[in-house]
Amino acid sequence: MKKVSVIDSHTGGEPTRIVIAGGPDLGKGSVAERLAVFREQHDAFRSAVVNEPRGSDVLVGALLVEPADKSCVAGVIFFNNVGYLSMCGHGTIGLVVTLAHLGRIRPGEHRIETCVGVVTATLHVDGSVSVANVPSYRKVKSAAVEVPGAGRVTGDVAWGGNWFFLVSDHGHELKLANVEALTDLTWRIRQAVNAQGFPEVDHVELFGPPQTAGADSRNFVLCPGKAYDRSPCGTGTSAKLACLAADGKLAEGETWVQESILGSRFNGAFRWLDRSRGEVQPIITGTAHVNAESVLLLAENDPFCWGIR
Ligand code: PYC
Repeated sequence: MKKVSVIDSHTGGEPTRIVIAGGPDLGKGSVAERLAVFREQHDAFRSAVVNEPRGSDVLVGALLVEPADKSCVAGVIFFNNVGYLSMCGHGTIGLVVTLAHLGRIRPGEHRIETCVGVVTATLHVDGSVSVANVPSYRKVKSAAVEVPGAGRVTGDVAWGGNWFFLVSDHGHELKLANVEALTDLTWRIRQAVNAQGFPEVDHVELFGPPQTAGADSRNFVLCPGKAYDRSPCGTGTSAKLACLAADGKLAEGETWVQESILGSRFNGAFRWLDRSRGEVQPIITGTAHVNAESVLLLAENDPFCWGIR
């Protein structure tokens, strides 16, 4: 029987399960190179960790790996119920809080190697975490797609560590009671966006007015495996910041308070990296809480050892 040690946390309600021991040997190389080995040779392990019966569609997994860049405190590969995430903002905040829980880091700046580059996370003395994310930008402004049952929907295509289609004009109230309808709508939007010129987009983000004092906006984010993000989505907020910067709607260094469908919050800000290319570095601040330390048991005679896929 194989034993896998994990630590669970949540960031604004969105769970992260971090594998700290017992993961597959992915050889040497950068985190991006190890991701290729993970995907090709150990995909069943991904499913075993996050899918039912040990996990659920909502769970985001993270495999700790040795960083190739020795200035980094850790390397990490994020994954979910259907595959792999290039970057994950809520997961990085969860990772930093988990490393602090393990006594491996103290407040201060820590570099983390991801599949799409190094991010710098600052653990503050109050326990909150700021993540200086990978360069983010808007690829297309106001792309129009025909969505069956919803008509013409217009949104921006932007990169914030993952690819997003960001929609403000959708006519739906962003509240928990509407989650089923929002999931159905965003799933149809995603299929239309993929079919109509943007196959890379795997997250859809709806925006609406905030419901709590001091916030700038509320969002609903559909993740690649059809679960919705309980947090405001770190990479989604990064994509939003890139769009706000490109439109001149938020100044460098100004704070944008992004509220999730649950009402949990991230503070976002950006600094310009290259104005001519619309490239910004987003900084996302949030909090996470460790809520379980456990050992997963993988027994070959268990018919659902590798998860329900
Ligand atoms: O926080 O970046 C994020 C994220 C992506 C998918 C779920 N959460």
